[in-house]
Amino acid sequence: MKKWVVTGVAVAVLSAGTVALYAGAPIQKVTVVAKEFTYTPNKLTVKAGLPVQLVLENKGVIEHDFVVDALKVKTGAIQPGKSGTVTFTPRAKGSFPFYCSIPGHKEAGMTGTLVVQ
Ligand SMILES: [Cu+2]
Repeated sequence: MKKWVVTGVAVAVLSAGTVALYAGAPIQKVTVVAKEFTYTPNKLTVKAGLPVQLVLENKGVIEHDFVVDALKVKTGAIQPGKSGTVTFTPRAKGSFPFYCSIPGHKEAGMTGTLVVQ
């Protein structure tokens, strides 16, 4: 009987947390892994008008970043083994190229496409 009550409280707390988390606009969470010299995935699809929380995980051995010029999105340089987060809200639909702005990386293949639907 006592066990049952405790479980009920835990569920209630979890539910309250979920409600609070999604009370505002839902956040679209996207994780991208950067390495020499690729992004995985290199094609991202998000919805227009909703905030995007993009996490860049650098699993390479040198620093990388993530830039979308058209949307003024920039993580800043992320050190190897670290991750960085950038939050933005894409307003217009379309396909936007992203790339790594560390010199030479874009040319080496660190590019991709962000599709906003
Ligand atoms: Cu890079």
